[in-house]
Amino acid sequence: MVAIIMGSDSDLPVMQKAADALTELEVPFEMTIVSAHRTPERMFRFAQSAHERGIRVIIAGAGGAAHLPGMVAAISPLPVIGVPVKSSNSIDGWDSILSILQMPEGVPVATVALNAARNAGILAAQMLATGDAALLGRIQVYKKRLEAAVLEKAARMEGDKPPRTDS
Ligand code: RP5
Repeated sequence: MVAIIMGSDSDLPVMQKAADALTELEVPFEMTIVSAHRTPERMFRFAQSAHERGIRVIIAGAGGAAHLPGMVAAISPLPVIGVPVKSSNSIDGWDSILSILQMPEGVPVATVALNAARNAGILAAQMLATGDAALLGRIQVYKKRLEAAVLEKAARMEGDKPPRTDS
């Protein structure tokens, strides 16, 4: 249902986090390397046919001159979530962020924060959940767990405070 693609195997340590989020939310996905610069024809074929294979959302990660998400969005009718990767050829990450974020009107890429592949996985699941009540329920449970984790940390922090002396 989701395709996770990345420009290089060197992006995998970051992009694996998208796969982990989808696994936790029980969303089927495929994952592979598609390089806009090194395998342009493969990129074209992938983007032209992904929707015909049952893919409904594409997560695309790339670093440096990160053209993969935007080019896939130019070709495919599917929603594309872009993950800017701070790669070895990236100056400081801004190059990847701006390459993916600053798309022209008419060709959106939903860009997450630098290296934020986990958020890309969650966002893809949320898109699919708009038409899937069971998945929507799993996302609600996930959000409740996030809330419980923060409340537990808050309680621990408050418990660690020295007693107030001003009253
Ligand atoms: C980008 O160049 C890739 O997405 C990767 O982030 C970066 C470096 O690729 P390698 O030289 O490590 O293959 O196209």
